[in-house]
Amino acid sequence: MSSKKKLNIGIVGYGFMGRAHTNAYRQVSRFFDCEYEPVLKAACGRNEERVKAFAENWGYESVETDWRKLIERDDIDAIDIAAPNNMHKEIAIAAAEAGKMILCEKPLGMNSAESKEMAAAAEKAGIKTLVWYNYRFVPAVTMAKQLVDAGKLGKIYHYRANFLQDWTINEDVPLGGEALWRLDAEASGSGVTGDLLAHCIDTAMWLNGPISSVSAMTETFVKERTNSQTGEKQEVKIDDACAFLARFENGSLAIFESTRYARGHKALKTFEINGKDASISWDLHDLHRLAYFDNADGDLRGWRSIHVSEGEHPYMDKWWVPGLNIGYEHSFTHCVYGFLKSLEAGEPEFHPNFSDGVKTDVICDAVLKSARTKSWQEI
Ligand code: SOE
Repeated sequence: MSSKKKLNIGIVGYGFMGRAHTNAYRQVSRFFDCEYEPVLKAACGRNEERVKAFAENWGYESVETDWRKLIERDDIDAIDIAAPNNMHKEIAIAAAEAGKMILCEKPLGMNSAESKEMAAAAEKAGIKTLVWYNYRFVPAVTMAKQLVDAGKLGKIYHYRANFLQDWTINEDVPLGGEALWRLDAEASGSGVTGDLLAHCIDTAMWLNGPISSVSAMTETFVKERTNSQTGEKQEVKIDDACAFLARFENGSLAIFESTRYARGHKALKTFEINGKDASISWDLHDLHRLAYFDNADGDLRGWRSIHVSEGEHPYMDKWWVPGLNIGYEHSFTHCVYGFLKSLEAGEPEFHPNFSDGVKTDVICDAVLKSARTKSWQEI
């Protein structure tokens, strides 16, 4: 048994995100040096058979079928919320009141009013929080942040971001239930805005500072779908697609687009930043590469494609040998590593935390309001 300090995790939810978070907990202390080690104490889900199978597969010590019981347990230090969006608030507030740390899947709330309540409860309880905006922790994205912070780009003029998918084009895709709750506004709060643009907004504000105004349009292309639970036809109330213009406080202009109707694109998250001196560009389908153009390169200037896989690149000295790629799941491991290090250092806050989650949800709300009212929204 290792002599590390234990961080006992109780997770609510065993779907895609339950697996992604758990994989990170399992990997982090094996690859990174941390004083703390996550311990998979308990997994919680409503379906006993499913949650038992999940717990057994991933190595959780016990199961619960009621999240309230999980929160009451003295042997749990941190609650991981990997349940649908409409459960985040209630679980988070109860966990905060019980003095547990919280690691919550994005978006933080169904809307910014909910997220603000969650952040207030966490602040009152003085607990440490994390929101799983995992893409910040892709090494090439972290490297982009280092280049921006080092002033390599000079004054920034433009920011461009997309998150494109195509999995809901078929009108027969039902709504509600596992994974498909994302199509049900009652469970998700919104469509691509809260699910996909939230990622783009978090990355954008991390790299380029606060957004000051937005002007958006949204569309729901398929108006009715069959509810997978009831078998009934139901009106679709989420945004299937959303595009918006934005201004940043630093004076730069932005354009964001997200949809689940971009035939051929499965999860194409991108960003490009154009500065006076240099530009950078990145996309999730080629996540280990960072494109960089530096005007100071004289007659050798051109777009470089940096393979972010060497020891001096963020996080990469902890994995394999130079040139060997890592993937999507590692971003979650890096995220929880940052959390554990900040715990170890006794830092009051980790980022992205609940207050960062609120900032993103405020922009999402403004985007949806702008689309509804066909007007610019000041933040
Ligand atoms: C939706 O398809 C989804 O799984 C999001 O919920 C995730 O946050 C995103 O990273 C990938 O796409």
